[in-house]
Amino acid sequence: MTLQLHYFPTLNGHKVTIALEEMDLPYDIVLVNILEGDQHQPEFLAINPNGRIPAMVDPDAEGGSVTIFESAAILQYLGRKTGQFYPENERTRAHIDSWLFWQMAGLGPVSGQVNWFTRVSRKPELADAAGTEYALNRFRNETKRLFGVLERGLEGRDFLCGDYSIADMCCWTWIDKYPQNGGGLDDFPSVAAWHERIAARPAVKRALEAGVDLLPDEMRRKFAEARG
Ligand SMILES: N[C@@H](CCC(=O)N[C@@H](CS)C(=O)NCC(=O)O)C(=O)O
Repeated sequence: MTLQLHYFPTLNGHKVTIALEEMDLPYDIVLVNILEGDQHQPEFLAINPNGRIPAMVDPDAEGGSVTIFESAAILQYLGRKTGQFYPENERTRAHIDSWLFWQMAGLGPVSGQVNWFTRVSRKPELADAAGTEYALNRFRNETKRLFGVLERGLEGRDFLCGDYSIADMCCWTWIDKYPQNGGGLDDFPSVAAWHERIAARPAVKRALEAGVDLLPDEMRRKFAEARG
């Protein structure tokens, strides 16, 4: 049976569609419409108790069906399953894991807060909420610092850990959206070049379109506009 990806087309969801497309693995998408609360439904919580996409079920795993949640855990699983983009060599793997944890614990949560406070502060009823401006500045500054970390990691390199790997897939989707948070890549030339290099990959282009056809009409139109 095919892999089942429980998914909505977002930054964390795209990490996994990129991996699946790059690895040329067949998969079925089960749309979890997080804008309409599907992530809180008991049938999804049975798959991911954390109530967040993405989650994956591999019905054909050795010893029986396996369920995985947390995007980087899914990337590692797929890398181990296929032997692609996650070399067995311990030195490289330790390097890849470092960037995966960095993205999951740092870049993702921190720049996610920039997004949140940008949207919250745009709502008139919340615009003056105490702390919003302070929080936005704090998370924006930390996001910029993290971009500097990525810049150092990419200086003089095409990819984060030698060849293109799941570390690049994990970090890339969050860079892709950053300009929409009010920043840009002018101060980060190595990140900008790496961003373009990955954006040009056919598998990445396919991955960003995955599941869009399953969205309700109005939502699909908004997604198309947002991608430009
Ligand atoms: N650390 C998790 C984060 C997952 C996450 O935050 N997913 C978002 C979409 S990108 C979500 O499901 N949000 C729904 C909600 O906040 O209720 C991962 O990397 O898988």
